[in-house]
Amino acid sequence: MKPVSLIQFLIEERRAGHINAELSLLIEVVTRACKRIAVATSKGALGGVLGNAGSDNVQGEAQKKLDVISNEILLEANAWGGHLAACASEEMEDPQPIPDMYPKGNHLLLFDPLDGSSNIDVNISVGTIFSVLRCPEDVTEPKVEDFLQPGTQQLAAGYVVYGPATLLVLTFGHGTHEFTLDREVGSFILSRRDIRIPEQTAEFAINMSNQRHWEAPMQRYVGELLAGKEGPRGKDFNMRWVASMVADVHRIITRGGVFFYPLDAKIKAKGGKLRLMYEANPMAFIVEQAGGAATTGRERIMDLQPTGLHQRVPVFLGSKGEVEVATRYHREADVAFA
Ligand code: FBP
Repeated sequence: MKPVSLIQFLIEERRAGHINAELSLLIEVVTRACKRIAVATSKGALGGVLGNAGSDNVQGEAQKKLDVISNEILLEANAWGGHLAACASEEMEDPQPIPDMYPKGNHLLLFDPLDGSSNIDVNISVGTIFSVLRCPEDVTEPKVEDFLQPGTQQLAAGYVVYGPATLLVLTFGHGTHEFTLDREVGSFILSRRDIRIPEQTAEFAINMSNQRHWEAPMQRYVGELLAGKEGPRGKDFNMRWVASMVADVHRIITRGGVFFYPLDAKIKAKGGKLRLMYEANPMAFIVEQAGGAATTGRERIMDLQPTGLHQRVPVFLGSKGEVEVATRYHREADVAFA
């Protein structure tokens, strides 16, 4: 089979009427920037890019040098690209306008420039997550409220995982597709089209060290998984936790599984750990387009009306069967204790 490059794939999507020229060019700009991030992350200590940057981000988290470098690479590439009205990042409090000297476009871009950055110094896979929205009509200087659109309004979502191979996973709402970076040619090549996540799975991902803080329905659900075939679920379950959402989600996209970052007593006041606009929404779009499901434990993530740029939510995503069971346990508990 003749290899299909990302550029060819984008042209096919345009001919199919799934995307317009501007969105196609925006994805080219974003993925080209991710190739530069792949080079930066692969340098490790030789590039002097490991360790803390000595500054905190808007969430009060210590920034890694590569958080800052990745953020700058994406900002710079998208500033002159001409396809954006503005962008927003995990690393910046407010939306970043496009400098007046550059042409503006009709799209809004949100991104987590380097997800899983707590793993960068120990050479475990990290990634970039992005989401694209339409800029509301007649808005030339987008404000925060222009970004606060439900996940169902996303025009595109994707992530790039910087691991042994550099992989791009992308959706425009017409299936989810994977591309592998051919480092010799410098192009992303289609490696899996129309990915399907198995509905059933025997593999779950959660940070077990938070167990004592979980809500009762989460305790029940995980307790039953751990009880295995002698327990009410009648089968054994295996556990994995990379602590890089991109890597955990990519495993699920590849062989099925279910991922949880539930609400717990420690993070209740914040509403969760993971961010809705540039982690949960894009991953939910990608997973749903691959036949999986994504909820907060109570609601479909992509139906949520956002209230803040850096809003956090609980995340349950992956194989539909297990997301439905865990969500049902939470809804039943809410009814029982209402
Ligand atoms: P950032 O690294 O972008 O802040 O993302 C948060 C994250 O690292 C996710 O990638 C991962 O799923 C989770 O936090 C890990 O949490 P924990 O440290 O509790 O295991």
